[in-house]
Amino acid sequence: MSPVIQYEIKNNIAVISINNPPVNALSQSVRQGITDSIHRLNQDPVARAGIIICVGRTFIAGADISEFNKPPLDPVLPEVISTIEASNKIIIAALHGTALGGGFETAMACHYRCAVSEAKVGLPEVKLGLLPGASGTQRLPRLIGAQAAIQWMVSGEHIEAEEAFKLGAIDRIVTGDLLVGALEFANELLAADATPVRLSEKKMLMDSASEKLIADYREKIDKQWRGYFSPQKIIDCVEACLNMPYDEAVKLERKLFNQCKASSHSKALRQLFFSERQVGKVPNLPRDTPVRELNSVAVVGAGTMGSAITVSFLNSGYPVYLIDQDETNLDKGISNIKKIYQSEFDKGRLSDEHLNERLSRLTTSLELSHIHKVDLVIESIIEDFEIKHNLIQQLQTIVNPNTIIATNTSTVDINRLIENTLYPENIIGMHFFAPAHLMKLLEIVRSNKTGKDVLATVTGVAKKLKKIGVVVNSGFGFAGNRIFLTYLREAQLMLLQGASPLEIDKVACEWGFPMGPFSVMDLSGLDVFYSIYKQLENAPGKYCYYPVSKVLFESGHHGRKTQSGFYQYQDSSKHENLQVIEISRQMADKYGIEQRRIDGEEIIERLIYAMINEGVYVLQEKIVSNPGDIDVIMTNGYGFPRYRGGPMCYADIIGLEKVYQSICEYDKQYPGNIWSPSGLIREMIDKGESFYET
Ligand code: 3H9
Repeated sequence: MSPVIQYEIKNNIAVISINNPPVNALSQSVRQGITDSIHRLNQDPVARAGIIICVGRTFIAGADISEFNKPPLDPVLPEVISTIEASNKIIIAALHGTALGGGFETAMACHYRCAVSEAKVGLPEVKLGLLPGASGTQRLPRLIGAQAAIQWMVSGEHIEAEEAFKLGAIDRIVTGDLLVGALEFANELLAADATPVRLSEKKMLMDSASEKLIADYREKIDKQWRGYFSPQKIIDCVEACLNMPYDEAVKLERKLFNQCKASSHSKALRQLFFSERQVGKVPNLPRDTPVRELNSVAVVGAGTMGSAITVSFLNSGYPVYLIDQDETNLDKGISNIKKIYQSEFDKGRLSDEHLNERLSRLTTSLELSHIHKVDLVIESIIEDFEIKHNLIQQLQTIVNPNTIIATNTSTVDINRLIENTLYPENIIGMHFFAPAHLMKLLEIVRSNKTGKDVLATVTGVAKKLKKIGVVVNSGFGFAGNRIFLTYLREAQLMLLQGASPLEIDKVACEWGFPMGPFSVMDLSGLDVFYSIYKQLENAPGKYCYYPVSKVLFESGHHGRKTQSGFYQYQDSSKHENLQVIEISRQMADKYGIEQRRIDGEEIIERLIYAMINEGVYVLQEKIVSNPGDIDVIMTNGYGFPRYRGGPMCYADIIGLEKVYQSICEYDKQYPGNIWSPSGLIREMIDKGESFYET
């Protein structure tokens, strides 16, 4: 018997327990162990029924994702599942934790299912660019009906056990000890002469209502999962479930699963899955690093960002002081916070009681001196080095010597901000993304002097805020903005070369970004970019690519907030701003740039390869510790399509040699070293390396 499986008889019932930490994933040894146990159960004269249960924090959380890049090893999961279902003796799945993907498919192959009420179930494969490939697409519609099954599979959501019970996906909710409850359930079934319920034997039927359901979902999915490969394949499988015999439909499911698994989309999403877990393990920051006590927080600066950061902390249970030395700004901030909560309330996501409780923890003031006792201060004022530096110096004379001071700067090098401060070890960057109460990403920026305990405390805060905290080293723009600015640079260079904002944005959106670069600049505000570009004025060769946005800003076109920027805005509609084309023409003349037609292929290649090249520099300069940090940042904070994995993963997919050759070509065409390739990429190619193991 496999060491990860235990077979034990309790009151004439075989208890098959799986112990494969951390999440009991279905690795080869687990699959083999389950198969052997089912055979043993069927030959065991003592055992009258079997229970599949798991040790540790959860029931099986799915197939072992790390095995998907390797050739499959026998027994493959669909075979294991058929073996379970074919058992002549009743098998019951006993669920706790999260029974997901192949885990829930295993449970559906069992003849009955019980669960504790805290358990969750689901088929989240879509989030990995896959479909449930061990007959889940065939069994779930038989269990809960086609409509609910499609909804579960295309949302990938985890469903509460009680909800699953109501739909018939779970037969019994157990209170108290799961194994005791499962044994009782087994005995009741045996006493009632219950027979194995085999879902594969249930007949399904395609009728006109199902046809409409399928057609509606196909349309819905096109919007919800724009660009993704696997969601439509899930619908194909459900369609097959309704109009094909089970065995044929399962074959189709297998074929489509293998297509999904081999797709670049799934490889990218699987890589991101592991990278998003890797970022929590910060190099040189042991898990037992002491943390500082953190009971209260202050946010200085009540602008859009400051007020949304305040909401984020209020939502996570902290008492928060919101400070602004300008009364009008403070009032606007308070009203912004109320607006955010009102909208949550209107959508039914927040009760009256919770709303009031959150607001009761908010204190506002015009005086910095009121925050002398707080444990963490986040400055969120104007993006100007001098003003931020002065504020940080002032704050350190007000607060305790061990208060953490975080700056929400998006570009300023923290190593410069700590100069001439009293306690540089207390200073750290917390770069939030707009809207700060909703966006998952938090770039945590450490300076050369940030204390380890400060870093450990802030990574803990990120978790409490339910954000993905990625620790990076400091430097202009850190990792995210530095990379994203090269994308915006290239967009603006192409504008000078004759492409319009509309053309460039369209190509970026078709490639998978939710918004094109010019729409992003208009949304964030050209004033924001003006202050960023000012910091680049001394960087030779770079500034000349931003003149259009400079002219627009200086003539009062600040983007959406002034109804005019790269586009004109009227009510909720957006139109081309013809002035932009004219300004671009004039600027191209001024800088001697020839205008021409640029095709979509060149547009997207330049936008993405510029990010890849900068990403390699960011790696080479050790701003981040591995490529996954960059990909997690760009997909969670900048709209880089998840199914393309982030710039570094995408470079692997295209092939480093090809990317490098194109970068060298652009380097020949454009002055100012903007395209000069990093040494690291050449070195990697020479060594036959890629960013990720394949
Ligand atoms: C599938 O089942 C396909 C089938 O339909 C068909 C097959 C033919 N594999 O997230 P955490 C690791 S596709 C391997 O930090 P949490 C994870 O990397 C699969 N490893 O914990 C981490 O490792 P480390 C469908 C896995 O408590 C550790 O476990 N299933 C897997 O926040 C802890 O993870 C899914 O998509 C796995 N399947 O959340 C579920 N899962 O400690 C994917 C986790 O070295 N998993 N690990 O960093 C999850 O959603 C969450 O991990 C879960 C726990 C909710 C289970």
